[in-house]
Formats: sequence, C-alpha cells, structure tokens
Amino acid sequence: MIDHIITLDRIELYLIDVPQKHQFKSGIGIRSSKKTLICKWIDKKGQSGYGECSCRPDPYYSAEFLDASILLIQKFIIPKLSPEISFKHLLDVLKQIRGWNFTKSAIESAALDLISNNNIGSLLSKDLKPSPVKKVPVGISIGIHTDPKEFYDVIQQSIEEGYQRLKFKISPSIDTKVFDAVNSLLLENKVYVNFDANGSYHEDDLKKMAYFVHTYETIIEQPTPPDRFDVLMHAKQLYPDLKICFDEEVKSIGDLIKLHKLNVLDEVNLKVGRVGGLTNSMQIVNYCFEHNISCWIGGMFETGIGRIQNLNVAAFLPNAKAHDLSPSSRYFKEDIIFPEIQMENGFIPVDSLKSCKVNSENLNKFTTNKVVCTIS
Ligand code: OSB
Ligand code: MG
Repeated sequence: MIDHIITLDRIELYLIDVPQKHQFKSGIGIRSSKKTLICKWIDKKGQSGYGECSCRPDPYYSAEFLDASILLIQKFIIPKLSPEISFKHLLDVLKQIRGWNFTKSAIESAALDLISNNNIGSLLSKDLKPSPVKKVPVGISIGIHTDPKEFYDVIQQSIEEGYQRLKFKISPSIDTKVFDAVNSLLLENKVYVNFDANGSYHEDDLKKMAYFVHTYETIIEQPTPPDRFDVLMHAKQLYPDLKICFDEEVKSIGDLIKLHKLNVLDEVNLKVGRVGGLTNSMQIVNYCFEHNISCWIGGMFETGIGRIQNLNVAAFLPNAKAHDLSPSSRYFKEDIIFPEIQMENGFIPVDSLKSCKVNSENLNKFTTNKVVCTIS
C-alpha cells in the first residue's frame, strides 16, 4: 500500500483541446479534437506530477464532463487539501466523493506521478501481483465508417502498421454492407477482431446484433446499455454464444465482482479513469489475475500524459492479447509529450516511456482555460 507525505504548493488545471489526425465516430458521437483536462501538482520544491481527466466534454460516455470536473476539484477537493498531505489522506478525500471517477483519477495520478518522480511503473510494481512484460501489445479502435472503400483502406493500413487486434465500433444504425466489403480482407489476413457497441443496442435493436455475433466468433464490448441488466439477459438468451467484454458497466471492483459472480463476464476493458484511478485499477488487475479473468487496458483517446500511465498498467497484464493504446501519431497531429509514444511491430516498449517528458510548449499552445488552485 502506497503511503507518502507530499508537500503541496498548488494545483494547476489545464483545459486543453488537441487537434486529432482524423475524425472518430462511435455509438456516442463524432469527434475531431480531443478536449481533456490536465492536472499538475506542484510541490514546495517546484517538482511536479501530471494526471489526465479523460472524460468527455459532454455527459454521453459517463455522467462526468470536463467543465464540471473543474468545478468539483475547486469546490470539493482543493478545500480538503493542505500544504503537507499524506497520500492515504488524499485517497480518503477522494473516496468520500461519490462518482466522478475520471476527475478523481486525474488528481490521484498527478499525486502518484509526483511521488514516483515521474516513474509510475516502478511504484505500481510494488502492489501488483502479475509479473510485468517488457513490451505492450497494441490494438486499434476503428470508428464507424460509411464508405466501404474508405473503410477497406483504413483496415488495410492498420494491418500493415502491425496492430495485433482491430476493434470496430458498431451501433444498430450501421449498414452491415460496409463489413461485407471487408470480411475477406480480415479473414484472409487472420486478423484478430472484436466489436464495441458502446451500449447502443437497446431492447428493440437486439436482432440487429445478429450479423456481428455470427460473422465472427468473437467478443462484443458493451453491447447493451450499462444500466439495463434486463436487456443484457435478453441478449444472452437470444445469442447463447455471445461473449461479452464490459466497458462502461464496470465503474468499480464491486461492479466487476458482481458481473463475474453472475457469470456474464467474459472479459473486461479496464480504463484507469473510469474506475477512479490507479489504486482502484491495481485492485482490479489483482482480482482478475487471481480469478483468471481476461483483462486489457482501454483508452479514451488520452494524450500522452494519460497514455503513459495506462501503458504502465498494461505492462502488468501479461496475458492480454492487445490493449486500446495506440502510438501518439494514431490520434494527434502533435502530442503534449516528447518524445511521442512510438509503436514497433505492434508493440510499445515499456522502457521507452521512461524518457517521455511533458512538452510544455504544446501544453500551453493547446490550453483553452487555465485555473491555478492555491493550497492553504
Ligand atoms: O468505448 O472504448 C470506448 C474512446 C472514447 C470513449 C469510449 C471508447 C473509446 C475508444 C478509444 O474506443 C480507444 C482508444 O483510446 O484508442
Ligand atoms: Mg468501449
């Protein structure tokens, strides 16, 4: 259990807007830039640690949204902090707040980044049970495409770039003809494929899932709305072979244990932010390890700051086939770290992350709102 006293001078919040290379469409919506919140802890010696709040600017993936995260930090976190604070006390402050997992995760990550001297991996290794790997296998999450030719080209390029798993966003409104056009490409290349519905198949749409359940014997991520266990059970009844990976539905270790005990969990996409941070993620990684549950790390299109931390957790999932943690260049024209994260033959080497530093020039360039919170 991590315990450490930190001196705290101030916390700086940077609301940033980073241009994406390509538009990304999912069951949630279309996005062409990544808006995110960077938290920076600065101690009395002037040393700093960073964390990223990767929820969306709207409440369409989770109830949290970025402008509200700033308000939460200002009203309910900052007043509880003091110039000298133990990490355990910080966890207590965060635990008292119900929900707001992405926001809590950003604050916790920034503290741990500072405590670990910007080397979070070494800190995690103390509490994680699995042995780490040296390179993290990478999968790509491909948005919804309507033009079959464009879709074909994106897939061909992803295969050429060496991705070890292609994850396709799906929704009930998809015209499956775009998939007819690429099935042979995927099958001939023996690409490992899965689908992610972002909870978009409601009761009346379940029949439209048949194509995806039957064409590939694979896993579907979050097929049904996260709060509708009845719809999930109906889907399982309609498709006895349906294998499910949970994303939005798992916000805590309690959610995970419940789904595991109910025997509906085949796999979990663990997002550090979604479960409220690194401490909670470590508990989940250990639980999955002890119960032989397949677990991999998902992303929210994080900038390099959140991505490095995600990759450091992914290193402790030696059995994962691939994680949604692509190199910087897949997402952004320019990232806010330097050097940017690179992929080599479908893997990201864990050691390469140690030399990455925040690119302050880019961080400032992309900032649309900066808030300085002093601690008294
Ligand atoms: O459902 O996994 C998801 C991005 C934003 C919100 C939800 C999801 C995603 C992704 C992106 O799939 C994965 C990535 O960051 O590469
Ligand atoms: Mg998902």
